[in-house]
Amino acid sequence: MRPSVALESTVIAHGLPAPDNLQVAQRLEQRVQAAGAEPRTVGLIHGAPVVGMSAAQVAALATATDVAKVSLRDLAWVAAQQRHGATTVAATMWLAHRAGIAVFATGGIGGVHRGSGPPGSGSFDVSNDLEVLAQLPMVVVCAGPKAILDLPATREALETRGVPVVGYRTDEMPAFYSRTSGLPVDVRCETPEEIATLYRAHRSLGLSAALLVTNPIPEAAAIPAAAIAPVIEQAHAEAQAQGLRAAAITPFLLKRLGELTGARSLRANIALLENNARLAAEVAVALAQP
Ligand code: PSU
Ligand code: MN
Repeated sequence: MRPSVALESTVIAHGLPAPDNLQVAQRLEQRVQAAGAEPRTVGLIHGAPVVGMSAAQVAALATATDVAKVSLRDLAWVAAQQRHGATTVAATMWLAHRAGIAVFATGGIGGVHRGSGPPGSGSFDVSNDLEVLAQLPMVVVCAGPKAILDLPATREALETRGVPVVGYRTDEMPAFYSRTSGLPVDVRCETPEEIATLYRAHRSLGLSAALLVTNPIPEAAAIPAAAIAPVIEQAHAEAQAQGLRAAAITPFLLKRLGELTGARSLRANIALLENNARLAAEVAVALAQP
């Protein structure tokens, strides 16, 4: 079997504006292919889970207006109601793992939201992504947790769940738009082959968590943390003023960041997605070597 790379679809349907979203989805598949692996974009079409959507199916998720955002808790009802669904990191991992795929590329993982207090405080918002990263032994390539999150808490939560954080050519966990966060990675790897060796060791020990590979955004597209921080503050204030909760928060914040930065954040998001698709494909190819 040719090495495969799973790609998520929430970023297509809910994370990026049309018409860029469809172009990006197609370009991510091309990046994977160019690096020698098979792209498998994951989503639900009329309720049927598809691991490796056709061009027409990807286009349907990018353009339909009634696409559900599907995390694990949503898989069953979207399937039962035969709806179209775009899968988050969590649900993409679930479906890809069941299909026997080991490597997955995304933009930024979900994590602990800012202002999220302990259970009972009235503001508990921790992404399902973290729970699934703890459960399924895949290689997940991202550019760090999304910058809109509480990064120190997210870093801590990954440690609690036994998810090794790998820095690709970096000692610091990248922070999505920015290449640095001030937070450490657990181990640094210089090559896709080194990541493959690490993953083999992880698997042979019977560990059940994912290996989270954090790949810093390309220098040319990066936005310094200091430049993006006030914009994130403002978007958060607006989300709070509108009373947004739970699953609606991430798409709203990403959309407002795009509007407030004059598309700079959109360009950054696209650059890091492509960068991750390529690295994931290289890791999949390395894993396929005997
Ligand atoms: N990163 C992006 N764009 C996105 C997401 C991540 O650049 O749209 C999506 C991913 O699908 C991730 C989801 O799994 O946001 C997390 O949402 P929540 O915080 O509601 O779990
Ligand atoms: Mn969330």
